Amino acid sequence: MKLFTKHALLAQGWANDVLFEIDEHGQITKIDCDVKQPSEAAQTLAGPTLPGMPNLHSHAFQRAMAGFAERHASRQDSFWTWRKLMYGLAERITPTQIQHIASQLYVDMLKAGYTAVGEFHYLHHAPGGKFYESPTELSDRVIAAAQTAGIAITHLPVLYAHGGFGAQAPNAGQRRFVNDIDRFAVLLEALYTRYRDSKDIRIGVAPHSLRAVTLGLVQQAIAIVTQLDTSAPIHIHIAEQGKEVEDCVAWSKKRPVEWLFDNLHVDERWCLVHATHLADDEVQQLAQSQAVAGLCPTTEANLGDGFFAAARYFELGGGYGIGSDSHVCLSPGEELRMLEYGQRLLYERRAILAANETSSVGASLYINAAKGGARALGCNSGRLEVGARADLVVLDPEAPILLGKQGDLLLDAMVFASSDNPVKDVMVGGQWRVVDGHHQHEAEILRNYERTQHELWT
Ligand code: NGQ
Ligand code: ZN
Repeated sequence: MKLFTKHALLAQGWANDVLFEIDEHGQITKIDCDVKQPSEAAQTLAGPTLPGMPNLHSHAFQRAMAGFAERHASRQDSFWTWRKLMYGLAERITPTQIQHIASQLYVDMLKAGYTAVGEFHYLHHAPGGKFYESPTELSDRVIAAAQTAGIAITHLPVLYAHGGFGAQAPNAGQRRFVNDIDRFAVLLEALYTRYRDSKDIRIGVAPHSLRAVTLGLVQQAIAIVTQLDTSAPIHIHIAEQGKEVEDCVAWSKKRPVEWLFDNLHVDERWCLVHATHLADDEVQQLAQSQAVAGLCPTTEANLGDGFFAAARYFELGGGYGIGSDSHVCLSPGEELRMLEYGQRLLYERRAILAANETSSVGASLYINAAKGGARALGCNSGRLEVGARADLVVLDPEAPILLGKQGDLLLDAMVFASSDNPVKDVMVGGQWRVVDGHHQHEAEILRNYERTQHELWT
Protein backbone atom coordinates (compact mmCIF):
# COMPACT_ATOMS: atom_id res chain seq x y z
CA MET A 1 0.00 0.00 0.00
CA LYS A 2 1.20 3.51 -0.79
CA LEU A 3 0.08 6.65 1.03
CA PHE A 4 0.91 10.18 0.02
CA THR A 5 0.62 13.22 2.29
CA LYS A 6 1.65 16.82 1.88
CA HIS A 7 2.87 17.15 5.45
CA ALA A 8 3.96 14.51 7.95
CA LEU A 9 5.70 14.36 11.29
CA LEU A 10 8.45 11.79 10.69
CA ALA A 11 10.89 10.49 13.28
CA GLN A 12 13.45 13.08 12.13
CA GLY A 13 10.93 15.93 12.06
CA TRP A 14 8.35 17.48 9.75
CA ALA A 15 8.59 16.67 6.06
CA ASN A 16 6.66 17.66 2.95
CA ASP A 17 5.26 15.63 0.05
CA VAL A 18 5.82 12.32 1.75
CA LEU A 19 5.19 8.91 0.21
CA PHE A 20 4.87 5.95 2.59
CA GLU A 21 5.04 2.34 1.54
CA ILE A 22 3.39 -0.15 3.88
CA ASP A 23 3.65 -3.91 3.51
CA GLU A 24 1.05 -6.61 4.11
CA HIS A 25 2.14 -6.96 7.75
CA GLY A 26 1.29 -3.31 8.38
CA GLN A 27 4.89 -2.12 8.60
CA ILE A 28 6.32 0.97 7.01
CA THR A 29 8.88 -0.27 4.50
CA LYS A 30 9.82 2.95 2.69
CA ILE A 31 9.47 6.70 3.14
CA ASP A 32 10.31 9.23 0.43
CA CYS A 33 10.13 12.97 0.98
CA ASP A 34 9.69 15.83 -1.50
CA VAL A 35 7.91 13.56 -3.94
CA LYS A 36 6.49 15.85 -6.55
CA GLN A 37 4.53 13.30 -8.54
CA PRO A 38 3.21 10.44 -6.44
CA SER A 39 2.28 7.37 -8.47
CA GLU A 40 -1.38 6.89 -9.22
CA ALA A 41 -1.49 3.86 -6.98
CA ALA A 42 -0.89 6.05 -3.92
CA GLN A 43 -3.82 7.05 -1.74
CA THR A 44 -3.64 10.76 -0.92
CA LEU A 45 -4.32 11.54 2.72
CA ALA A 46 -6.64 14.41 3.59
CA GLY A 47 -4.42 16.31 5.99
CA PRO A 48 -1.27 16.54 8.09
CA THR A 49 -0.15 13.12 9.31
CA LEU A 50 1.14 12.22 12.78
CA PRO A 51 2.26 9.04 14.50
CA GLY A 52 -0.65 7.58 16.48
CA MET A 53 -0.51 8.08 20.24
CA PRO A 54 -0.14 5.03 22.51
CA ASN A 55 -2.42 5.11 25.56
CA LEU A 56 -0.24 3.37 28.11
CA HIS A 57 -2.66 2.93 30.99
CA SER A 58 -6.30 1.84 30.89
CA HIS A 59 -8.81 0.16 33.17
CA ALA A 60 -11.46 -0.26 30.50
CA PHE A 61 -14.45 -1.07 32.74
CA GLN A 62 -14.04 2.23 34.61
CA ARG A 63 -15.25 4.09 31.53
CA ALA A 64 -18.76 3.03 32.53
CA MET A 65 -18.57 5.09 35.73
CA ALA A 66 -17.03 8.26 34.29
CA GLY A 67 -19.21 11.11 35.51
CA PHE A 68 -20.90 8.99 38.19
CA ALA A 69 -18.51 9.91 40.99
CA GLU A 70 -18.61 13.69 40.98
CA ARG A 71 -20.59 14.33 44.15
CA HIS A 72 -19.99 13.75 47.84
CA ALA A 73 -19.76 10.11 48.81
CA SER A 74 -18.58 10.91 52.32
CA ARG A 75 -17.69 13.93 54.47
CA GLN A 76 -14.13 13.81 53.22
CA ASP A 77 -14.05 12.70 49.63
CA SER A 78 -10.75 11.36 48.36
CA PHE A 79 -9.12 8.80 46.13
CA TRP A 80 -10.10 6.18 48.72
CA THR A 81 -13.80 7.06 48.72
CA TRP A 82 -13.75 7.06 44.90
CA ARG A 83 -12.12 3.64 45.05
CA LYS A 84 -15.03 2.34 47.12
CA LEU A 85 -17.47 3.45 44.44
CA MET A 86 -15.26 1.93 41.76
CA TYR A 87 -15.15 -1.38 43.66
CA GLY A 88 -18.97 -1.25 43.76
CA LEU A 89 -18.96 -1.39 39.97
CA ALA A 90 -16.12 -3.93 39.80
CA GLU A 91 -18.05 -6.28 42.07
CA ARG A 92 -21.12 -6.56 39.87
CA ILE A 93 -20.06 -6.11 36.27
CA THR A 94 -20.50 -9.12 33.92
CA PRO A 95 -18.21 -10.43 31.16
CA THR A 96 -20.57 -9.28 28.41
CA GLN A 97 -20.85 -5.83 29.98
CA ILE A 98 -17.08 -5.57 30.19
CA GLN A 99 -16.75 -6.44 26.53
CA HIS A 100 -19.34 -3.86 25.45
CA ILE A 101 -17.81 -1.11 27.58
CA ALA A 102 -14.31 -1.84 26.32
CA SER A 103 -15.48 -1.95 22.69
CA GLN A 104 -17.06 1.50 22.94
CA LEU A 105 -14.06 2.82 24.84
CA TYR A 106 -11.56 1.57 22.28
CA VAL A 107 -13.55 3.00 19.38
CA ASP A 108 -13.61 6.34 21.16
CA MET A 109 -9.87 6.09 21.78
CA LEU A 110 -9.22 5.47 18.10
CA LYS A 111 -11.38 8.42 17.12
CA ALA A 112 -9.32 10.60 19.47
CA GLY A 113 -6.04 9.45 17.89
CA TYR A 114 -4.92 6.71 20.28
CA THR A 115 -3.71 3.73 18.27
CA ALA A 116 -2.55 1.35 21.02
CA VAL A 117 -3.70 0.69 24.56
CA GLY A 118 -2.04 -0.76 27.66
CA GLU A 119 -4.87 -2.57 29.42
CA PHE A 120 -3.97 -2.95 33.09
CA HIS A 121 -6.38 -5.74 33.74
CA TYR A 122 -7.20 -6.93 37.24
CA LEU A 123 -10.76 -8.21 37.05
CA HIS A 124 -10.11 -11.93 36.72
CA HIS A 125 -12.91 -13.77 38.53
CA ALA A 126 -16.68 -13.88 38.76
CA PRO A 127 -18.60 -11.75 41.29
CA GLY A 128 -17.81 -12.99 44.78
CA GLY A 129 -14.45 -14.32 43.63
CA LYS A 130 -15.59 -17.61 42.13
CA PHE A 131 -13.34 -18.77 39.31
CA TYR A 132 -14.61 -18.81 35.77
CA GLU A 133 -14.19 -22.05 33.92
CA SER A 134 -11.53 -20.41 31.81
CA PRO A 135 -8.88 -18.35 33.65
CA THR A 136 -8.73 -16.00 30.65
CA GLU A 137 -12.51 -15.35 30.52
CA LEU A 138 -12.28 -11.62 31.23
CA SER A 139 -8.93 -11.11 29.51
CA ASP A 140 -10.50 -12.65 26.41
CA ARG A 141 -13.35 -10.12 26.64
CA VAL A 142 -11.12 -7.05 26.62
CA ILE A 143 -8.86 -8.49 23.95
CA ALA A 144 -11.91 -9.29 21.81
CA ALA A 145 -13.05 -5.69 22.29
CA ALA A 146 -9.66 -4.43 21.11
CA GLN A 147 -9.87 -6.65 18.06
CA THR A 148 -13.41 -5.54 17.21
CA ALA A 149 -12.32 -1.94 17.48
CA GLY A 150 -8.98 -2.58 15.76
CA ILE A 151 -6.78 -0.91 18.35
CA ALA A 152 -3.40 -2.50 19.14
CA ILE A 153 -3.38 -3.85 22.68
CA THR A 154 -0.74 -4.65 25.24
CA HIS A 155 -2.67 -6.73 27.69
CA LEU A 156 -1.26 -6.53 31.20
CA PRO A 157 -2.79 -9.18 33.49
CA VAL A 158 -2.50 -7.89 37.03
CA LEU A 159 -1.08 -9.81 39.93
CA TYR A 160 -3.09 -8.80 42.98
CA ALA A 161 -2.66 -10.69 46.23
CA HIS A 162 -2.88 -8.37 49.22
CA GLY A 163 -4.89 -5.54 50.69
CA GLY A 164 -1.96 -3.52 52.03
CA PHE A 165 1.79 -3.43 52.69
CA GLY A 166 3.24 -6.38 54.56
CA ALA A 167 1.01 -9.02 52.92
CA GLN A 168 -2.26 -7.87 54.51
CA ALA A 169 -5.34 -9.89 53.62
CA PRO A 170 -7.31 -8.53 50.66
CA ASN A 171 -10.69 -6.96 51.46
CA ALA A 172 -14.08 -8.13 50.19
CA GLY A 173 -14.09 -5.60 47.35
CA GLN A 174 -10.93 -7.17 45.95
CA ARG A 175 -12.18 -10.78 45.64
CA ARG A 176 -12.46 -10.68 41.86
CA PHE A 177 -8.83 -9.55 41.55
CA VAL A 178 -6.92 -12.04 43.68
CA ASN A 179 -4.71 -14.86 42.38
CA ASP A 180 -1.98 -16.90 43.97
CA ILE A 181 1.18 -17.34 41.95
CA ASP A 182 0.24 -20.76 40.54
CA ARG A 183 -3.04 -19.54 39.25
CA PHE A 184 -1.37 -16.44 37.88
CA ALA A 185 1.15 -18.62 36.05
CA VAL A 186 -1.71 -20.58 34.48
CA LEU A 187 -3.32 -17.33 33.36
CA LEU A 188 -0.09 -16.00 31.81
CA GLU A 189 0.66 -19.25 30.03
CA ALA A 190 -2.87 -19.48 28.67
CA LEU A 191 -2.67 -15.90 27.40
CA TYR A 192 0.63 -16.54 25.66
CA THR A 193 -0.59 -19.76 24.12
CA ARG A 194 -3.65 -18.06 22.80
CA TYR A 195 -2.31 -14.71 21.63
CA ARG A 196 1.42 -14.83 21.15
CA ASP A 197 1.15 -15.01 17.35
CA SER A 198 -1.74 -12.57 16.97
CA LYS A 199 -1.14 -9.35 15.13
CA ASP A 200 -1.12 -6.19 17.24
CA ILE A 201 -1.52 -8.03 20.55
CA ARG A 202 1.18 -8.17 23.19
CA ILE A 203 1.06 -9.68 26.65
CA GLY A 204 2.95 -8.24 29.60
CA VAL A 205 2.58 -8.37 33.34
CA ALA A 206 1.45 -5.96 36.05
CA PRO A 207 2.08 -6.33 39.76
CA HIS A 208 -0.78 -4.02 40.80
CA SER A 209 1.11 -1.89 43.34
CA LEU A 210 3.60 -2.42 46.13
CA ARG A 211 0.68 -2.63 48.54
CA ALA A 212 -0.91 -5.52 46.61
CA VAL A 213 2.10 -7.85 46.22
CA THR A 214 5.24 -8.95 48.03
CA LEU A 215 8.79 -8.88 46.72
CA GLY A 216 8.76 -12.65 46.30
CA LEU A 217 5.56 -12.53 44.27
CA VAL A 218 6.84 -9.81 41.95
CA GLN A 219 10.05 -11.75 41.37
CA GLN A 220 8.13 -14.92 40.58
CA ALA A 221 5.70 -13.15 38.26
CA ILE A 222 8.58 -11.54 36.36
CA ALA A 223 10.41 -14.86 36.13
CA ILE A 224 7.33 -16.56 34.68
CA VAL A 225 6.62 -13.89 32.09
CA THR A 226 10.30 -13.60 31.14
CA GLN A 227 10.41 -17.28 30.33
CA LEU A 228 7.56 -16.70 27.92
CA ASP A 229 8.93 -13.46 26.47
CA THR A 230 12.23 -11.89 27.50
CA SER A 231 11.05 -8.39 26.59
CA ALA A 232 7.52 -8.53 28.04
CA PRO A 233 6.51 -5.14 29.47
CA ILE A 234 6.15 -4.79 33.27
CA HIS A 235 3.79 -2.14 34.64
CA ILE A 236 3.05 -1.14 38.24
CA HIS A 237 1.12 1.61 40.08
CA ILE A 238 3.94 3.11 42.08
CA ALA A 239 3.27 6.21 44.19
CA GLU A 240 -0.09 7.75 43.48
CA GLN A 241 -1.30 8.84 46.89
CA GLY A 242 0.44 10.39 49.89
CA LYS A 243 -1.04 7.72 52.14
CA GLU A 244 0.50 5.00 50.01
CA VAL A 245 3.94 6.57 50.41
CA GLU A 246 3.47 6.91 54.19
CA ASP A 247 2.38 3.29 54.47
CA CYS A 248 5.36 2.17 52.41
CA VAL A 249 7.77 4.11 54.60
CA ALA A 250 6.14 2.76 57.77
CA TRP A 251 6.50 -0.78 56.42
CA SER A 252 9.97 -0.66 54.81
CA LYS A 253 11.56 2.69 55.85
CA LYS A 254 11.74 3.42 52.15
CA ARG A 255 9.65 5.39 49.73
CA PRO A 256 8.04 3.34 46.90
CA VAL A 257 10.36 4.25 44.03
CA GLU A 258 13.38 3.97 46.31
CA TRP A 259 12.19 0.54 47.45
CA LEU A 260 11.57 -0.61 43.89
CA PHE A 261 15.02 0.36 42.64
CA ASP A 262 16.69 -1.11 45.72
CA ASN A 263 14.96 -4.45 45.33
CA LEU A 264 14.42 -5.07 41.62
CA HIS A 265 16.25 -4.53 38.38
CA VAL A 266 14.21 -1.70 36.84
CA ASP A 267 15.07 -1.52 33.14
CA GLU A 268 13.42 -0.51 29.86
CA ARG A 269 10.72 -3.13 30.30
CA TRP A 270 9.25 -1.18 33.22
CA CYS A 271 6.52 1.43 33.27
CA LEU A 272 5.94 3.21 36.59
CA VAL A 273 2.36 4.42 36.51
CA HIS A 274 1.43 7.39 38.73
CA ALA A 275 4.98 8.30 39.80
CA THR A 276 3.28 11.18 41.55
CA HIS A 277 4.91 11.42 44.96
CA LEU A 278 8.67 11.24 44.44
CA ALA A 279 11.52 12.73 46.43
CA ASP A 280 14.16 14.42 44.30
CA ASP A 281 16.57 11.49 44.41
CA GLU A 282 13.75 9.23 43.24
CA VAL A 283 13.03 11.60 40.36
CA GLN A 284 16.69 11.36 39.38
CA GLN A 285 16.80 7.61 39.73
CA LEU A 286 13.75 7.14 37.55
CA ALA A 287 14.96 9.66 34.96
CA GLN A 288 18.33 7.95 34.70
CA SER A 289 16.79 4.53 34.23
CA GLN A 290 15.31 3.31 30.97
CA ALA A 291 11.90 2.92 32.59
CA VAL A 292 8.94 5.00 31.43
CA ALA A 293 6.91 7.20 33.76
CA GLY A 294 3.23 6.46 33.03
CA LEU A 295 1.47 9.80 33.47
CA CYS A 296 -2.32 10.02 33.59
CA PRO A 297 -2.86 13.75 34.05
CA THR A 298 -6.65 14.00 33.86
CA THR A 299 -7.30 10.99 36.10
CA GLU A 300 -4.62 12.13 38.55
CA ALA A 301 -6.35 15.52 38.66
CA ASN A 302 -9.78 13.95 38.95
CA LEU A 303 -8.72 11.74 41.86
CA GLY A 304 -6.81 14.48 43.68
CA ASP A 305 -3.50 12.63 43.45
CA GLY A 306 -1.02 15.50 43.32
CA PHE A 307 1.51 16.91 40.86
CA PHE A 308 4.14 14.81 39.11
CA ALA A 309 7.54 16.56 39.15
CA ALA A 310 7.42 16.96 35.39
CA ALA A 311 9.64 20.04 35.06
CA ARG A 312 12.50 18.43 36.94
CA TYR A 313 12.02 14.97 35.42
CA PHE A 314 11.88 16.28 31.86
CA GLU A 315 14.94 18.45 32.44
CA LEU A 316 16.78 15.27 33.41
CA GLY A 317 15.62 13.60 30.19
CA GLY A 318 13.31 11.01 31.77
CA GLY A 319 11.10 8.94 29.48
CA TYR A 320 7.33 9.24 29.75
CA GLY A 321 4.03 8.48 28.09
CA ILE A 322 0.36 9.19 28.77
CA GLY A 323 -2.59 7.08 29.80
CA SER A 324 -6.28 7.81 30.21
CA ASP A 325 -6.56 5.39 33.16
CA SER A 326 -10.10 5.87 34.55
CA HIS A 327 -11.21 7.49 31.26
CA VAL A 328 -12.73 10.73 32.47
CA CYS A 329 -11.13 12.14 29.33
CA LEU A 330 -10.31 10.58 25.96
CA SER A 331 -8.07 13.11 24.29
CA PRO A 332 -4.29 12.97 23.95
CA GLY A 333 -4.22 16.76 23.53
CA GLU A 334 -6.12 17.31 26.76
CA GLU A 335 -3.85 14.97 28.73
CA LEU A 336 -0.81 16.85 27.52
CA ARG A 337 -2.39 20.24 28.21
CA MET A 338 -3.25 19.20 31.76
CA LEU A 339 0.33 18.10 32.27
CA GLU A 340 1.78 21.45 31.18
CA TYR A 341 -0.90 23.53 32.92
CA GLY A 342 -0.31 21.77 36.23
CA GLN A 343 3.31 22.89 36.08
CA ARG A 344 2.39 26.43 35.03
CA LEU A 345 0.00 26.77 37.95
CA LEU A 346 2.59 25.37 40.33
CA TYR A 347 5.50 27.51 39.22
CA GLU A 348 3.70 30.61 37.87
CA ARG A 349 5.65 30.41 34.62
CA ARG A 350 4.90 29.45 31.01
CA ALA A 351 6.23 27.04 28.37
CA ILE A 352 7.72 24.78 31.03
CA LEU A 353 7.83 21.38 29.33
CA ALA A 354 9.35 22.38 25.98
CA ALA A 355 12.21 19.98 25.26
CA ASN A 356 14.67 22.78 24.47
CA GLU A 357 14.90 26.44 23.63
CA THR A 358 13.78 26.11 20.05
CA SER A 359 11.00 23.54 20.30
CA SER A 360 7.37 24.16 21.11
CA VAL A 361 5.60 22.71 24.13
CA GLY A 362 2.90 20.95 22.10
CA ALA A 363 5.40 19.28 19.79
CA SER A 364 7.80 18.31 22.59
CA LEU A 365 5.01 16.70 24.58
CA TYR A 366 3.38 14.91 21.67
CA ILE A 367 6.61 13.51 20.23
CA ASN A 368 8.05 12.33 23.54
CA ALA A 369 4.79 10.89 24.85
CA ALA A 370 4.34 8.92 21.62
CA LYS A 371 7.87 7.58 21.82
CA GLY A 372 7.74 6.74 25.54
CA GLY A 373 4.26 5.27 25.27
CA ALA A 374 5.38 2.88 22.55
CA ARG A 375 8.36 1.81 24.65
CA ALA A 376 6.13 1.17 27.66
CA LEU A 377 3.76 -0.96 25.57
CA GLY A 378 6.59 -2.83 23.89
CA CYS A 379 5.36 -1.83 20.46
CA ASN A 380 7.28 -0.78 17.47
CA SER A 381 5.35 2.43 16.90
CA GLY A 382 5.09 5.96 18.27
CA ARG A 383 7.12 7.41 15.42
CA LEU A 384 6.89 7.33 11.65
CA GLU A 385 9.99 5.66 10.25
CA VAL A 386 10.96 2.67 8.16
CA GLY A 387 10.51 -0.53 10.16
CA ALA A 388 7.83 0.90 12.46
CA ARG A 389 4.23 -0.27 12.53
CA ALA A 390 1.99 1.94 10.41
CA ASP A 391 -0.01 3.56 13.22
CA LEU A 392 -0.96 6.95 11.96
CA VAL A 393 -3.36 9.78 12.51
CA VAL A 394 -4.54 12.17 9.81
CA LEU A 395 -5.66 15.58 11.05
CA ASP A 396 -8.72 17.29 9.64
CA PRO A 397 -7.43 19.95 7.24
CA GLU A 398 -10.67 21.87 7.73
CA ALA A 399 -10.56 22.07 11.51
CA PRO A 400 -10.73 25.85 12.06
CA ILE A 401 -8.04 25.83 14.71
CA LEU A 402 -5.51 24.21 12.37
CA LEU A 403 -6.01 26.59 9.47
CA GLY A 404 -2.92 28.51 8.43
CA LYS A 405 -0.64 26.36 10.58
CA GLN A 406 2.20 24.02 9.69
CA GLY A 407 4.66 21.86 11.58
CA ASP A 408 4.90 22.17 15.35
CA LEU A 409 2.21 24.87 15.37
CA LEU A 410 -0.31 22.17 14.48
CA LEU A 411 0.58 20.31 17.66
CA ASP A 412 0.46 23.47 19.75
CA ALA A 413 -2.98 24.22 18.37
CA MET A 414 -4.14 20.69 19.04
CA VAL A 415 -2.86 20.68 22.61
CA PHE A 416 -3.57 24.25 23.71
CA ALA A 417 -6.04 25.97 21.45
CA SER A 418 -9.08 23.76 21.16
CA SER A 419 -11.05 20.98 22.78
CA ASP A 420 -12.50 19.91 19.43
CA ASN A 421 -11.18 16.62 18.18
CA PRO A 422 -8.97 17.42 15.17
CA VAL A 423 -8.59 13.77 14.08
CA LYS A 424 -10.11 12.69 10.77
CA ASP A 425 -8.63 9.30 9.86
CA VAL A 426 -6.76 6.70 11.90
CA MET A 427 -4.71 3.71 10.78
CA VAL A 428 -3.45 0.90 13.01
CA GLY A 429 -0.97 -1.61 11.66
CA GLY A 430 -1.72 -0.69 8.06
CA GLN A 431 -5.54 -0.91 8.46
CA TRP A 432 -7.86 2.09 8.39
CA ARG A 433 -9.90 2.02 11.60
CA VAL A 434 -11.39 5.51 11.56
CA VAL A 435 -12.39 7.07 8.25
CA ASP A 436 -13.66 10.63 8.21
CA GLY A 437 -14.37 10.45 11.93
CA HIS A 438 -16.32 7.20 11.73
CA HIS A 439 -15.64 3.61 12.73
CA GLN A 440 -17.02 0.76 10.69
CA HIS A 441 -18.79 -0.89 13.65
CA GLU A 442 -19.70 2.23 15.61
CA ALA A 443 -23.50 1.87 15.40
CA GLU A 444 -23.64 -1.66 16.76
CA ILE A 445 -21.00 -0.99 19.40
CA LEU A 446 -22.92 2.07 20.58
CA ARG A 447 -26.19 0.14 20.82
CA ASN A 448 -24.53 -2.51 22.99
CA TYR A 449 -22.94 0.15 25.13
CA GLU A 450 -26.22 1.96 25.60
CA ARG A 451 -27.89 -1.25 26.73
CA THR A 452 -25.05 -1.94 29.12
CA GLN A 453 -25.24 1.51 30.68
CA HIS A 454 -28.97 1.06 31.22
CA GLU A 455 -28.38 -2.30 32.87
CA LEU A 456 -25.75 -0.89 35.16
CA TRP A 457 -27.25 2.42 36.21
CA THR A 458 -31.03 2.42 35.87
C1 NGQ B 1 -7.03 0.90 39.91
N1 NGQ B 1 -6.81 3.28 39.92
O1 NGQ B 1 -6.31 -0.11 39.98
O2 NGQ B 1 -8.02 0.96 39.20
C2 NGQ B 1 -6.62 2.10 40.70
C3 NGQ B 1 -7.43 2.17 41.95
C4 NGQ B 1 -6.05 1.04 43.68
C5 NGQ B 1 -5.94 4.28 40.03
N2 NGQ B 1 -4.93 4.08 40.81
C6 NGQ B 1 -7.29 0.99 42.84
N3 NGQ B 1 -6.09 5.41 39.41
O3 NGQ B 1 -5.10 1.73 43.35
O4 NGQ B 1 -6.03 0.35 44.67
ZN1 ZN C 1 -4.39 2.44 37.13
